[in-house]
Amino acid sequence: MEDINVPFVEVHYVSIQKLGDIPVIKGDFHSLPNTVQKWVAQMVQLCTPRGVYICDGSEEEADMVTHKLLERGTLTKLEKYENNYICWTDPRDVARVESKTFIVTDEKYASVPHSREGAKCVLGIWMSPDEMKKELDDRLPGCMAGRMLYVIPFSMGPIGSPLSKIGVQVTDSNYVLLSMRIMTRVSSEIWSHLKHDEEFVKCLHSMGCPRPHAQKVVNNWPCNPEKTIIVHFPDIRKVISYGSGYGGNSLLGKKCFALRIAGRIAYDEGWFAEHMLIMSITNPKGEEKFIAASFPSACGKTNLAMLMPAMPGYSIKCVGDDIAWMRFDKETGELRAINPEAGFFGVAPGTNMKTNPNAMLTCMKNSIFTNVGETADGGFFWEGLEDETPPGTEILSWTGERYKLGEDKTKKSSHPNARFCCPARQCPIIHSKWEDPAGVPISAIIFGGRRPEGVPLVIEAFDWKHGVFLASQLKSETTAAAEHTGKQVMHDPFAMRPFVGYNFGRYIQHWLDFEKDPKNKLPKIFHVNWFRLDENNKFLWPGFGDNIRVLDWIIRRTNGEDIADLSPVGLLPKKGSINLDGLSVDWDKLLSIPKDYWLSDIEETYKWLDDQMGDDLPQEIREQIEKQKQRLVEAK
Ligand code: TSX
Ligand code: MN
Repeated sequence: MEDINVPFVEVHYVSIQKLGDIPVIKGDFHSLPNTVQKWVAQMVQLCTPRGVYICDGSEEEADMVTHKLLERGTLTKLEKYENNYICWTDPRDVARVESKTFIVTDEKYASVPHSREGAKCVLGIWMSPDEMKKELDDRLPGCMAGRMLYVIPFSMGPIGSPLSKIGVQVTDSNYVLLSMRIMTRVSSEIWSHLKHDEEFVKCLHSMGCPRPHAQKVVNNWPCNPEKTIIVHFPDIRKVISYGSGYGGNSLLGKKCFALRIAGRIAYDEGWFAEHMLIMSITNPKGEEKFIAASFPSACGKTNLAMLMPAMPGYSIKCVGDDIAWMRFDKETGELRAINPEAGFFGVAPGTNMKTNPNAMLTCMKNSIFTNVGETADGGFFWEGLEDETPPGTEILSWTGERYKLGEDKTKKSSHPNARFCCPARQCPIIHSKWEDPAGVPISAIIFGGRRPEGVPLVIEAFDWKHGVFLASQLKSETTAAAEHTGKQVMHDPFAMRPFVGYNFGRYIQHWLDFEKDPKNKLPKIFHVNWFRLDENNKFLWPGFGDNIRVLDWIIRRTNGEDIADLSPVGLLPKKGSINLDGLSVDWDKLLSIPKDYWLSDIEETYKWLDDQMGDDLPQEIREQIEKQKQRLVEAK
């Protein structure tokens, strides 16, 4: 596919460097690698900003931009802490917009599977290059008029690691620049790693709000919700995002690059880019093991990544809370993982000193809070912090309403998808190897969902194929992070439904194919559910710190302990094999496999997978479904 065809612009020397007649106000354009110069010049000519600012990732740079945003009123300093800021968006720009997220390839089925006729594919949206060109031609020319274009060099993963990848984002949003500095490694060091015209992922972002403004800017948050579009070109490793400044729409290193584009690179190169946390568990004997775990939103993935174990003698360290890049070591066969990110961009409401003390401690400085409330004494506030905030505290909500805590229960301080954005290095339990260029060895892969009914606390897959099937049928009760509302159990295979940048059937096949290389030491695969309810809608499992009891069982299984029993749907813990000291838990209810539920669930799942992927659904998954059905039918 052709890149957007804009002629190369000569750089002229007057007193300062210029691209056409647009000045480079900071940085030495000529010191950039040639491929970067060429692409940036094209973007400048296309977007016509008032100036070009080449970022170096320094503190001074961040201070300058922060100042600008404070003056403009986009940011407010939170006086209670060191270098913490609050930001309120236009209320129309508060979440990822899946319906406006596209994958562009010449061939449709490189991007999306052959869904059955009449089924609406929810595994990605494809658009042809020609059609997309029209959409972009309608948006991009002049889209940065009157604004500064920031050139952000960043590394996903430790700078220089063989497992890392480099991106360059150009953006007209200084909020994005500040957030990218937290979430990725932004540094002028990046340029020297691109010396030999190496590949980098091209990320173009614009708020879609050129000056003079055509529309009123709400909350000093320029955006263009009517025209928002997030576009991936996996063939040419490129992302274009227009109209939104929020999270995954605008911090292009995260979902767009580290999952959708990297996922496609991983497919081509034989590794994994997954929506997984990475953590280590050390038992009282001092034995440490690493696990990766994948959950759809609203399951408390960040909470699990930073767990405070409720059993004495255990210790948890965090490597990452959202994304894992993993590959099997050619020599040892071990699965090694890195966290490509440098920060946490977590859902704030519900986070507190009980649910996640380590996240709270991580965001006490150098952090940005988006769409949370502010207390009169310059602190942050969100739903979930009531017990840690004195009643009567005056709160300014994200919509600008003032109220006193506890006086009017209908008042909400924060948007449900409000976020904290904080540097991972500040996490009290960040692992000493979290930036190890070699990654950490993964012993188990866990999938999980929010399943109120039928699904036991933990299931171990029989083998790799069965594990891939377990991941393919992942479902969870829905979330605030996406557009969907209301409680509904939705399919989210591999917790990757919104994040796969190519044909989902091929993605599943890619997973299955790792079994073919006998050198690969395949980790055991598990499914967990912290959210099963009893007949009175009470949680059967205490969750949070007590989840260590399940992790401990999982680790013991990776050591080959004989503590599992066969069931039709996988291996279950033998009664008594999970340490329940001090808990009152109804084991039989928590671990039961209601045959009728599972039989109807597997029919529904099969129909869904077949509708969604048609002939792209791997045969091995169909076989797994048939076998599981058979086991269920034959079970007592
Ligand atoms: O994050 C959660 N985890 C994982 C923690 C490491 N949450 C919060 C989910 C929203 C993001 C949970 N909620 C967990 C959990 O394990 N479990 C539950 C359900 C639950 C909620 C409250 C109680 C118990 C379970 N409270 C009492 O039992 C008193
Ligand atoms: Mn995520």
